Amino acid sequence: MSIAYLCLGSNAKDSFKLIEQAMSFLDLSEGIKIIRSSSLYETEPWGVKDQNWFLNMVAEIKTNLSPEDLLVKCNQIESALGRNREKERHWGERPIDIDIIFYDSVVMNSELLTIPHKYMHKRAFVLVPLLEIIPDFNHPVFNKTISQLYDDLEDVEEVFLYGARIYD
Ligand code: PH2
Ligand code: MG
Ligand code: MG
Repeated sequence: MSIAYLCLGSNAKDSFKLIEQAMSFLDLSEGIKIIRSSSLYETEPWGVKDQNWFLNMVAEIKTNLSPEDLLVKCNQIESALGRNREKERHWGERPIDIDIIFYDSVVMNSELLTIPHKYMHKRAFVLVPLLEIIPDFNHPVFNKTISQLYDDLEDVEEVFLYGARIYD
């Protein structure tokens, strides 16, 4: 069994419902069990500014899926919730996004998948929810904890607490 951290995000009108649905789909998936989640945060768009604010959260899961199979599962759930990658702009609006941030302390970089997530250390919308649950987790590439990465952030987009944890 491995422990992985996923970041969920949505900036559709019904973002809360979409994130709740994505969490249920994840929990019902074979080979995935949700352990706990962060609170929900309302976050300023990072990367592409002219779009609605997002809701974001992080989930800790236990899984016996490989990183590649976990990615396939996340992509299937995104599609089931109406995501169409061909229609969206890079870093633009999306009904649901499920990104693998960490998978144990695995470091990998394939055409399909980079773990830890390539931009997580630059994103307050990922670091703030992670701070809540794993402040001392060590980033295996930078050899810094989540707290240290948060302190190192340069451009900090706004992140506000929006709601309580969906899973506890
Ligand atoms: N996702 C992106 C690009 N920008 N900004 C926020 N605040 N939250 C996101 O989840 C997000 C983003 C690409 O996946
Ligand atoms: Mg993604
Ligand atoms: Mg993403």
